[in-house]
Amino acid sequence: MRRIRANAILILTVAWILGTFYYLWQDSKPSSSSSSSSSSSGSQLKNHGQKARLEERTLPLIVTHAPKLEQQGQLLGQFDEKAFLSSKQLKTGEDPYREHAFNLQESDRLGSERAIRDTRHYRCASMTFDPDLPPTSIIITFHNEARSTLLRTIKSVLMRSPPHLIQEIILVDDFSSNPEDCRLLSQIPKVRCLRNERREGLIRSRVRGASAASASILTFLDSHCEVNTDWLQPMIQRVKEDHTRAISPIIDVISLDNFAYLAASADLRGGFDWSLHFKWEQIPIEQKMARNDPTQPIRTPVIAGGIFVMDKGWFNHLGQYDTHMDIWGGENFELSFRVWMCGGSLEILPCSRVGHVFRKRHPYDFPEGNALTYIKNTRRAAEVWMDEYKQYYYAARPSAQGKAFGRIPEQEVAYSLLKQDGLCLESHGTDSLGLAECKTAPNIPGSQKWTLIEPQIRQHDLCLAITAFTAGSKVRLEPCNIKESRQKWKPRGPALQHMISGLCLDSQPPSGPPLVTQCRPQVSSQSWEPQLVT
Ligand code: UD2
Ligand code: MN
Repeated sequence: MRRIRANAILILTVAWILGTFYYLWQDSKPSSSSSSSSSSSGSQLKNHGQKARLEERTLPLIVTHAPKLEQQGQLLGQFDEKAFLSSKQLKTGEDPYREHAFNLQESDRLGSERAIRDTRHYRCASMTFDPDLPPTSIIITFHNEARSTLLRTIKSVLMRSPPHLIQEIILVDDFSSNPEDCRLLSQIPKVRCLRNERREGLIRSRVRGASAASASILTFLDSHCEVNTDWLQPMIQRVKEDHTRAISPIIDVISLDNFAYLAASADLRGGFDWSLHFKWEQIPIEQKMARNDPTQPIRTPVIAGGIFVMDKGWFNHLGQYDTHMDIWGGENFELSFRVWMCGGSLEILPCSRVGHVFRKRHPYDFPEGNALTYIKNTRRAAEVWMDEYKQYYYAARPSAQGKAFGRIPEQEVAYSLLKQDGLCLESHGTDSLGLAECKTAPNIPGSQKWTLIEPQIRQHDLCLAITAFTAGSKVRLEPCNIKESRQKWKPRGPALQHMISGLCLDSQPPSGPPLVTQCRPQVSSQSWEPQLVT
């Protein structure tokens, strides 16, 4: 009886040891039918040791999105991934950060696909979407992107999106040194590549990609991203419901050092300072308190710029991007301003997550210099869209004054003559104003053209201002400043009344310059009749 029990224990022990060995062997062997990519992700698991593997086992959601091996062929078609990735390897001793400002060695070692943690709030997993969501064209522009990061971006899209929602992936190669990247990647089904004949910068490249898109929804991505579980459906759903929305995901962080995929905070929105420098800001506390559903969109003043979904018709309606902006920077404000000012909205969707490698420096050159290019682009955004608020931009970035920013379309402003008894208010320099014979179109001089944008009475960038708050004070022109109370006027019947002092613009005495005097109804020297001129 004792022997039988001892034998049983021995057999069980041996079985347990054999079982453990078999399990470990299974775990570390490269799959016999594997393609190059899965064997490289196999080696990645080994290199990352026990911790990474455990994490992957405890998060089943993530592995479900790796395609079965037999699907690999369909996913990549004729494309030879192994040859693509192995042709340009880092040489020993070479600085892995030099070329791309991230650790290329780590990126290459990861392989083209890997499991990543589903970083969404758990309630996102139970969201439902319309079964008839429209497909999208994915637009990825790149300039000398590392092959491993670019391919991972493309493959993550193909692997983690419902196939029927991906109409095509349009790559725009912004004149990278090696034209082969573009040619080879076009062998992947659904991928098209357009190569610029000269360096255009990301703004014109995106416009080129968007114009070539055949789907009614556009999705923009940087060339070093990894999209996460169900990233696409929530964004398309929001645009389908209202085509004037521009939707961004939460942008998770892919470490530039070890390529770890890290969840970003869900309490942030886009912001900027007056120098037009983008920054993430906390959602205001009252909004945060009011959020009882973590799956709800977060309204944002501006988007970070690289990753968003937008209706193509709406993008075109807004005039796309400002194509006179070069290389990098500023286009995210400009597009956001367009969206808001034309009655649309911008949102960040917490249930959509996309990882991005944030870098500390630009790995590429700026033909006109980094600083000058950023000033040019942001100055254009300020000049075109910010009206008198542009003065805060110049105050925050004094070096922008006088720097070239190219031509901008003449703004459509309504000009008026300010008529009194057949004469017109006219300026002769800033300190001298008076009444003069009204000129007629097309010979109306700028000195008789006024724009009445309450509360200001403007001539170009100069504003009509009182010199003191007492009756009898002179008026003159000075640089417009929206905060300056001496420049604030409002119409009062036919008169123009200074808001704070309550005094009215008066042409008496006719020989001298206009003054402000106590308002008196129906006095002809206080009656100003605006007459629109074109
Ligand atoms: C952020 C945006 C980026 C863009 C930029 C402001 C995210 C995640 N990224 O900077 O998309 O809005 O702010 O302009 O929100 N590229 C070209 N041609 C060039 C230069 C860059 O095609 O001449 C490509 C580049 O390969 C990359 C993309 O444009 O795919 C964005 O460039 P980045 O990654 O250097 O910009 P990033 O993420 O610092
Ligand atoms: Mn980027």
